[in-house]
Amino acid sequence: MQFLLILGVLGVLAQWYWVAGSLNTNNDDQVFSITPKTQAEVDVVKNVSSQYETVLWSPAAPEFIREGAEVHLFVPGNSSQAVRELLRTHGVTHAVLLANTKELIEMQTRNASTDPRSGASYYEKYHTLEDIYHWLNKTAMENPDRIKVILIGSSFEKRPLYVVKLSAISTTITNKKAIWLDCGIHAREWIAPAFCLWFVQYSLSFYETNRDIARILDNMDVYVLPVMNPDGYKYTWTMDRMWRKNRSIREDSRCAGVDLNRNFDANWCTEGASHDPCSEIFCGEFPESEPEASAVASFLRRHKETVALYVSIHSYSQMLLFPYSCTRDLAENHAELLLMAKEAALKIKRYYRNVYKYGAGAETIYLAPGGSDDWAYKLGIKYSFTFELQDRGQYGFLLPPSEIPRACKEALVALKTIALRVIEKIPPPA
Ligand code: 0X9
Ligand code: ZN
Repeated sequence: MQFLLILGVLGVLAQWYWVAGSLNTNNDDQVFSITPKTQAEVDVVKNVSSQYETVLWSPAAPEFIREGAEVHLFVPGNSSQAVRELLRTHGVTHAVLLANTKELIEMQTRNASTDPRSGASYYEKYHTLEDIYHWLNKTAMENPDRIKVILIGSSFEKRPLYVVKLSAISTTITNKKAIWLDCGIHAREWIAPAFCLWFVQYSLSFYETNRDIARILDNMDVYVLPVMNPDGYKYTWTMDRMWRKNRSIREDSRCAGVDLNRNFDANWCTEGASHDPCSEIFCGEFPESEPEASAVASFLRRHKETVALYVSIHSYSQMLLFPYSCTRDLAENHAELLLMAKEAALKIKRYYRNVYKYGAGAETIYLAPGGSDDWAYKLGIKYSFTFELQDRGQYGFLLPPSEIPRACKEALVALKTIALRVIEKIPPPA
């Protein structure tokens, strides 16, 4: 009995140690900025990022590292010396982008219950998955005439995938089009779910007073999936803040997770994705092999006549992207999409003095097949975008909560601008 008790205590301690340790709450963890100047330097950085216990923040995988392009590399304290040494031996210079990751993670995970003095609103904080499910329930109960919650499937670990359907109160309209908005495909991009919550709250609060949001909701319903990758998101709160993929496991590999944004059927697993389960851009076993991607794809297939605008929210790098990312070919309505993205970027610049790049994914960021935006486009949703929210690397995924409002306002103005343009192009509801 005593033995069992000791074993139990040890188990709890081990779990605590694991959580504290692997959440990267180490004081010595840093993020390096490295700009390789030659192909030889590119190879060194690729080597460092794949051989040492580091996490690539940007670009998403070593394959995308190029001469002259800045690399952001998370380096845990215990690999720091070896990484520095190797870079120095090969004459590769680096700057420390972030030296206080522990503090930043603490800032991000501090919430109302642990920090009662904070004056910030619910929407100016990051929330755990459980909190978000609770919010969803509460918001739906408080707004029964404007919100419907739809269960579209479940994750690999059997967590529900809930979509919020936002509508204007009037119900006589029959042929209303819709917007699809998903957040949090990638687990560590916490600003994304924060935006989905912000958007729902904004729409509910300002329908009566804001002309743009009224025009949008009068013409279109909005389907919002606040956390597309709940298992991954949960994992970033409990185990590894830097996790990107979902949490599916396979018998034939020690590595977990599929990159959900490489799992859609759009030139699936061609250049820019990987068949290696240990890669950050692992495409999975076959298109839609993952329940999260399959749930979204099935829902959109069922609603493809109504969904006129698809938007997926990611971070970081401040970009407004549109198809294609899976090929260098231009989309059939490239000019139209470019104009919409340009107008949205200009509005962000005018209102918030912040620069967002815009363009087709393949040329603006990198070739990346199997993405949800390209797949939605190929399904027939001709207005399809991926927004990469703040910032451009100052904090990266560890964007402090104090920056949430501005990041969300920027995304909101971009979304409103594009949605209003789409409304001009579609037949009005009858
Ligand atoms: O690589 C991605 O999936 C996205 N960038 S991120 O840094 N958030 O991972 C870009 C997605 C662009 N669209 C497609 N690749 N389809
Ligand atoms: Zn992403």
